[in-house]
Amino acid sequence: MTRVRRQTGPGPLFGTPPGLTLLQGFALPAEDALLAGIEQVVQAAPFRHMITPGGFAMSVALTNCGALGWVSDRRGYRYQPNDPETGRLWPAMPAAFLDLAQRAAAAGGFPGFTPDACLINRYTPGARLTLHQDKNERDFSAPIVSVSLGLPATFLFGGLERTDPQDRVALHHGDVVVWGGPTRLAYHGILPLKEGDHPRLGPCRINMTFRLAS
Ligand SMILES: O=C(O)CCC(=O)C(=O)O
Repeated sequence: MTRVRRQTGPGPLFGTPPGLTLLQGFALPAEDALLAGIEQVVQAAPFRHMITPGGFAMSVALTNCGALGWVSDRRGYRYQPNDPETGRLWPAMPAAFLDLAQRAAAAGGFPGFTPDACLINRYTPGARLTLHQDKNERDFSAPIVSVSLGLPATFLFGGLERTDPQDRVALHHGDVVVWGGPTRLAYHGILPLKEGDHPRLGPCRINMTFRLAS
């Protein structure tokens, strides 16, 4: 299932770095259920641009489902069970989301993964996620499963230090990446999204990131 895609011709090398499993098209069979699930989550907890601790609005809009949701504000980054906009619990994680995350984790070498948090990121052209580590979770033994839908994006995957060199991984609609173990705290990010129009999602990319937060 894991295949390496390399760019031909000049420009940066696109490949699959060690410690990252790229499952190309893994989510495609579940596409309809995923899109319906996202719609359902967004009705209860709409996308919003959260504020970073430094006071800037994130270019990526986000929402959550599952027992815990990732939030950012002037007080910092954290997980919490309720949506700060409404005070209500985050919507439950749709069964199709959990099933996909568990199968992808197992395919990536992490059987028995039971995420309790699904962060849903929405990128429009120009939106980006700067290099960061996912370290607000309690237990780093669980992997991260990240699903891409909509417009293609370039994923940066580096090392345990911010200054380590990064590989570039081209992510397309339906691709899933899984990382964990020695690379669980690898720095990663998304380059600014290029303009485009996806047949299912229009001018946007949706990412779903599954984690065990508690
Ligand atoms: O959008 C992506 O593919 C990556 C998302 C991510 O890195 C995050 O939510 O921490």
